[in-house]
Amino acid sequence: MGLDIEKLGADTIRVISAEAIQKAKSGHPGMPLGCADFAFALFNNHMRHDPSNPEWLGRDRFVLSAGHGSMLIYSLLHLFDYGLSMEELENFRQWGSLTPGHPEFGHTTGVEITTGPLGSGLASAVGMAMAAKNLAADTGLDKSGLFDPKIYAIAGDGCMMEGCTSEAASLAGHQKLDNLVCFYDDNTITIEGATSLAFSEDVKARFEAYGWRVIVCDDANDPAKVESAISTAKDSDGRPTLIIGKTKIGFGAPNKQGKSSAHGEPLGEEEVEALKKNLGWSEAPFTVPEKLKSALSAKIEDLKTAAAEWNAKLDGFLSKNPAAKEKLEARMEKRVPSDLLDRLLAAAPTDKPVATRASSGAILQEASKLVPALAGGAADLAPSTKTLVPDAGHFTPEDRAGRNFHFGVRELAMGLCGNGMALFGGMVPYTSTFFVFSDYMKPAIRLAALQKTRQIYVLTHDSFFVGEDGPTHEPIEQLAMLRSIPDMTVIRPCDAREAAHAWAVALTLDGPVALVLTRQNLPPIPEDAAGRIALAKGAYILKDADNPAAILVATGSEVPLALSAADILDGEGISARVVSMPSREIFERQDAEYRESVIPSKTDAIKVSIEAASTFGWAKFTGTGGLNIGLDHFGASAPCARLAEEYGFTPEKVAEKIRRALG
Ligand SMILES: Cc1ncc(C[n+]2csc(CCOP(=O)(O)OP(=O)(O)O)c2C)c(N)n1
Ligand SMILES: [Mg+2]
Repeated sequence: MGLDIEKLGADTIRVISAEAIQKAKSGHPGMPLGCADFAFALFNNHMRHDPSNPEWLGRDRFVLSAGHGSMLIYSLLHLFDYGLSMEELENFRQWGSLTPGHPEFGHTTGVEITTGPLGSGLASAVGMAMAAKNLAADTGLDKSGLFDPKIYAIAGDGCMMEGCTSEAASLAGHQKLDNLVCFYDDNTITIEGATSLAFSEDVKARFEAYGWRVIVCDDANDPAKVESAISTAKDSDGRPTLIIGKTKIGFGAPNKQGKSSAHGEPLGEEEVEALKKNLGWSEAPFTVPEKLKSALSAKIEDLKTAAAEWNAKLDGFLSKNPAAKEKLEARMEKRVPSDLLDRLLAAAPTDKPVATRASSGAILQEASKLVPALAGGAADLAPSTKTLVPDAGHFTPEDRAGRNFHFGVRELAMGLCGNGMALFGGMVPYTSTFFVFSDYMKPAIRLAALQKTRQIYVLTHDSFFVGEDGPTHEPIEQLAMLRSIPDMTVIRPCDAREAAHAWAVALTLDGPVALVLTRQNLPPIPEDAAGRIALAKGAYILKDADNPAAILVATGSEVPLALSAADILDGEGISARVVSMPSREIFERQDAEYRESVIPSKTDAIKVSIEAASTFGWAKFTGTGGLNIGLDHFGASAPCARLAEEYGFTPEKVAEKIRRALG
């Protein structure tokens, strides 16, 4: 088999990567040089993609889990004409360039996912693989014989060491995700030196134990061996596939290959020259050889033709299967009905005290019917977080159409899978656990916010009111943690109606939303106040007073508490306004006029925040002279009524604090 083009393509990636990193005086050359053979062969010979239509429905996905090797993907996107110019490559890592240090989804066309935190890409690839299977089966596209996208990932030693990889790989094996192919860049080098410093497990045995097929490629810098490994991997045997590729970090750089010094710094001018000499390179800097250019332009045309043929076949299938067409469109558009809010409100139990987790559960049943793209699950807590949708089936190897996902006790992998599901398309994922364990999901939530994916976190048992389980299970600082993430939206509804509003917002907002919900029952807000709910504005006046002496701002379970405290104060001639603020972030997105109308900046009234959590950040709303009622220490194990007494979360104690603050 003549593999001249493969060799030339890989060498071009090597040289351009080395040159760009040298010019930037910053970057990671070792990985692109070592993985160039695999990556080029994949793009050139195996992956279904259409550079003229980067969002082509039938495409396979490429995930660079070892995101520090970003010059690898930028080189590929340039070579395959994804619109990334050589000038952009020359501006690697510079302000305003399309070639940032690590690949960023939404920034560079052709980058399917933001990577950099090691392991996160591979774990999200598992989510993509599940989403692909689910979309195919739920729409009926699986019967077309056309739609079975593969997810290809490249992971390094660092990815292999990270715990999220173990969680996600275990899930992938269990789910028999045979559409997932991961290339492990087994170069036995990380930053500090040889992997033997800290890593001696048998990766092959480990992945086989997870239920993966493992293919060992004993020299993944040999194009023929790489070609054969990918060909085998593409041919499903019913399991996810790991190709363990023995590579040399910095392959081709004569004095640096195989050494940790090739990992994360420019090779140096001399070594770049030595690399070129070693590869027999004679082009000017940042130049793609003509021979490769013409081979690739023919290849790109072929890819376009293949995609067009596929599209025509798909159209034929869809015209004969209108239900599949309808479902596919609804899912891809993440369609919601125009009367979404009304229908969710109709499903909300408003006639008696209920926990917001329970209201959310009832609302979710309706949302699941109304929004075909909505699918998700919990990390083994669905009975508690009320996230099971009995009518929606269970996603298993036998039933890929099920929209209930069982992530097992793997919060981080669940979060990262959620990102992959959202990024794959056709899915608005929800993921769920106890609020306190959102700590285990934090890295995934941060990446979701960074990528602005539409997805929903259902986080229940949201305060010390959890009670008997004690401080390990009682969130304190988690609200502050989530609120501190840029582009994150946190909603803590106070009753079933607000919960319905919260779901309606979450299902339509382009960015992740956390729904923070109670374990304990809460009374519905008074019937006459229901019409005033303005959750879409983040905060609103629930109960007003003329010339209030105090403005009480509360969230979630503390809203009824604030109303009761206000009643006590009213009885004493101290008038109080009560503001329900389910979402600080949404409120902050409103114009100044609205914000002033709810919480005036200049007022004689004392501003009081009431929230059963850390007071961190509340002074922004209450001012330095304000009163922040919260909990700035860990909780304790006891019945929640006793904790409320001890921690001052009773109407009398709240009223007393306000009375004292007013002097
Ligand atoms: C979660 C996380 N921890 C640490 C880092 C910093 N980091 C970047 S690359 C790297 C070493 C990766 O080694 P490997 O995956 O073997 O890459 P190679 O050196 O072979 O290119 C580390 C620790 C990171 N990017 N993400
Ligand atoms: Mg390595």
